[in-house]
This record gives sequence, C-alpha cells and structure tokens, in this order.
Amino acid sequence: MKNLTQDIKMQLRKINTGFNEVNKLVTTLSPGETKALASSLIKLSDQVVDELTLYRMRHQIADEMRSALSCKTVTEIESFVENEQLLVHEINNWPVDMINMVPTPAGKDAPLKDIVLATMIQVGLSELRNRPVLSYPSENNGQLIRHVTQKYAKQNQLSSHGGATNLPWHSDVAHRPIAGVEATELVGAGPEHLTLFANRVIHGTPTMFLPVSDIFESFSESEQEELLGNNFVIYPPESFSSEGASKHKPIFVRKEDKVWMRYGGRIEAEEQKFDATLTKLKLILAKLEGTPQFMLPGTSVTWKQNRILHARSIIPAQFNGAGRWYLRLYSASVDGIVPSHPEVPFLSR
Ligand SMILES: O=C(O)CCC(=O)C(=O)O
Ligand SMILES: [Fe+2]
Repeated sequence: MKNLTQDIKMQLRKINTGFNEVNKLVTTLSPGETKALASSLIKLSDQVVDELTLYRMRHQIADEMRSALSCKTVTEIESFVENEQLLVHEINNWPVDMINMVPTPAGKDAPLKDIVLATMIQVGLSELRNRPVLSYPSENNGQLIRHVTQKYAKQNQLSSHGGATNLPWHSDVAHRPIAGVEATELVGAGPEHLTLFANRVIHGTPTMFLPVSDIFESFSESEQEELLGNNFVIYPPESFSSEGASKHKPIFVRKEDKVWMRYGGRIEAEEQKFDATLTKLKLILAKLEGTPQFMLPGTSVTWKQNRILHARSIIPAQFNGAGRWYLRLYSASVDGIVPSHPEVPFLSR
C-alpha cells in the first residue's frame, strides 16, 4: 500500500488539471448582440409550444442567431467543433430576464414558455455547430431539456437532480458507446457535447472540469493497455431508469493523438487482474480537483464530454425558488444517434 501511495503521488504530479487558451474559448456578446438576439427570438417564441416545435424550428432559430450575432461570434460558435483542440466554449451575456425569471423549480419542471429564450438559444447553438440535439427514452422522461437543479424528492440522488452529496468526476451516459469514436449499432451513443445554460446561479457551486489526456498519459504503457482494452463493466447512471450494465468496455479510447474517456459512478473490472489499475485510477481521480467553470445568469458552456470529465460539489439545500438552476441539452454527431420513435425524431434508441 505504501508503494502504491508513493506511486500515486508521483503520478499525480504529472497531471495538469487546468486548461490553456488552446483548450478553452470564451466569447462575450456585446450589448448590441444581446439586444438584437432577444428581440428577434421573442418574435418567434410564441410559436414554440413544446419540445417538438422547438426542435422543428431549429433551422429558423439558427438563422435568426446568424443574423443577430456578429460574424466573429458565429465563427467562434462554429469553430468549437472544427477545432479539435478546443474542449470548452463559454459564452456570456445571452439574453436573460432576471426580473421576470420564474422561481427555481424544486418539484415539477417549469413549463417551456417560462424558459423559452434559453431553450431556443441552446437548440440554435447546436444547430450552428451542426450537431443534432438528442434525448433518451430512459432518461429525463425522454425530454430534450433537463432542468439541472436540486429537486426536493431527489436530493439524495447521484444525479443532476441531487445535491445532498457531491457529484464525483464523470462523463454522462458512460455505459453507451462514445459518440464519434465507438461504433453504434442497435443503441445510440452517449452525447458528444453537453451544454449548460445558467438561469440562476448560487455562489460556490461551479461545475468542475478535468481534461482526460494527462490522466491517461500518467499511466505506464502496460496500464494504458489495460485501460484501453475491453476489460470493464460500466453501470448506467442513477438518472437512467431502466438500462442494464454494458460489458467489455474500455475506459479510455485513443485515436491519433487524442484521448476520450468514459467514467461514471460504478465501473468494475471484468477480471481480477485489472483491479489494481482500476483502483489506482479511482484513487487518482478522487485526488484531482480540476478547474471551476463559473457561470452568471445568461452564461452557456458547452464541452466535449468524453475529453474532459465533469463534477459538482454539494449544493446547499434551498427550496425557496432562489436555488441554482441550469438547463442542460445533449447533442451528438448524427452517426451517434439511432432514431427510436417516428414522431419524436430527437429520441435516440
Ligand atoms: O450541476 C452541475 O454542475 C453538473 C450536472 C451534471 O453532471 C449534468 O447535468 O450532467
Ligand atoms: Fe453530468
């Protein structure tokens, strides 16, 4: 054990948990852009009556965004997918009306009409990036928009509706294929990008980010081989109601000079001989603090969710309508999506 500890200490020193300018892009809308976008989206917003119409209007919404935003902003939004080194894109000053913002829901989700501009912006962003939005039948009732907020009845859940415990390092939907790098056949991939949009923030509970490539590089060659092999069982997250574990999965995938990672609440080694490396990985991740992603109301952040892990600390219980409230949307390249419903095109099997 003493050796393992020394070994881990050495390994931890090799891991850089921050981002450099190449990995993270921050865009801040000018007051003119914010205003122009608000007025053009408000005009369309009456037609958005449910998630299906929101989805069907995605091209129109993206067109409005293209004309209200500067060329520079649109280019930066598009560059997020084209630039392979970019992992995180933070955008500030989206229109958000804090005076009329409804209370943070702690039970039933707020109706779409109360958050319509934010959801239009999220869908428009995915469209500008040419990454279709998606949801899963067995998570979030199949809905596109996930209200990331502490729910009274789910405080203890290890999910974006919990808060009583911290949410440790993870990628979302880790039990499914990794979008863009692993083949999808009968089941669709996990999301490639996550976008969070902040409606209401509270001090001291940022989402934390941790790039994965240094973690991978810090292992020896033989350990890397184990972690790249189909040697692990991955259990679905607590928010997935009915899916089983996936067997014979690698934790890391490497292609050219890039590394992707799946990681979630419960991962087991398929054979005892892989236990030591898995345990070491778990110990290392538990020690790494990562980088905070601070948000203001009207900030969005999109990240390549298998190239950096995310986490969240405990959220102080607060059910008075003033609690932390983000909206989350998944998107993925088209080949990661397996349509499951003729009338709900964004649902992936
Ligand atoms: O609440 C957060 O900061 C992150 C939540 C999360 O992990 C998710 O929505 O997937
Ligand atoms: Fe998550």
